[in-house]
Amino acid sequence: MTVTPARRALVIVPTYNERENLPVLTKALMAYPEVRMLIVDDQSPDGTGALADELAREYPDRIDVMHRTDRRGLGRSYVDGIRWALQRQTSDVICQMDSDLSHDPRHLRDLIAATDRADVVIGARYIPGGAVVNWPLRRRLLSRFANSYIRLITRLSARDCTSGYRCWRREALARVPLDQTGSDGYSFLVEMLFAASAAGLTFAEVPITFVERRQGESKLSKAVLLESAITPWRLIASRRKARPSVR
Ligand SMILES: Nc1nc2c(ncn2[C@@H]2O[C@H](COP(=O)(O)OP(=O)(O)OP(=O)(O)O)[C@@H](O)[C@H]2O)c(=O)[nH]1
Ligand SMILES: [Mg+2]
Repeated sequence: MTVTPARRALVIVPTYNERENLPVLTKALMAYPEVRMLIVDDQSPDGTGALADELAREYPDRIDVMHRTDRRGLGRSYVDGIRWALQRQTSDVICQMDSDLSHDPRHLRDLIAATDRADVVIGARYIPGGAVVNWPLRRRLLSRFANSYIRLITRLSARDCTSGYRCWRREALARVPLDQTGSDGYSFLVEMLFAASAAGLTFAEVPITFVERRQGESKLSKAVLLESAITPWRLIASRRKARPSVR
């Protein structure tokens, strides 16, 4: 007998040109009866939006699709998706997950379960039990360096601040002031954790095996990398401005 966990989860999945990956991910997520999906598509030129609508028809009442028409971006898609999710009372836990199959759905229940002990649970590569598969050495080193750099500057306690696989307790996520976030890509993920930490949320990390995408193209650009290098400094500067030091 399978026991269905009591917590209902909404998984927000941003998509941009993921037509090969989205049906596979959807099928895997829909195998968990407690899970619903919100697909946030940014008018993908490859037709992922229309495909998402088809999937929503296939799983009525379990999948919603947001078709964004404003300026595209991962951060903007998450902000819109999270607002949508918080307006509705259909989930106890709100999750974030890439749509390129790098984030294996088999870890999802572990992440959801860990929201018992923390406000936000990060699917982490850089803790015991975590791993990265199929990344060239250059990419591995970059990601490791980025995490050390971010932790050193921002003092965030998480070991994997750039992982986009996360589950939030709904009421805790509602306390994170997302309207103040200004970045995109990886930087958005860091900024969101920084805002969560400043709002007093508690963190936990659960090991995941991250698998590099096999289908579709990466959206990691030089601009995204440059923004990532600057963001930690911008975040601590904004904190100093908000709380001037007392002598
Ligand atoms: N809605 C939306 N989704 C996006 C956008 N850019 C990226 N995504 C999605 O965000 C997730 C992460 O993007 P990726 O391109 O996989 O970025 P990455 O993981 O750094 O790069 P890879 O290592 O090549 O996978 C994927 O699910 C993308 O489809 C965007 O502008 N809008
Ligand atoms: Mg990816």
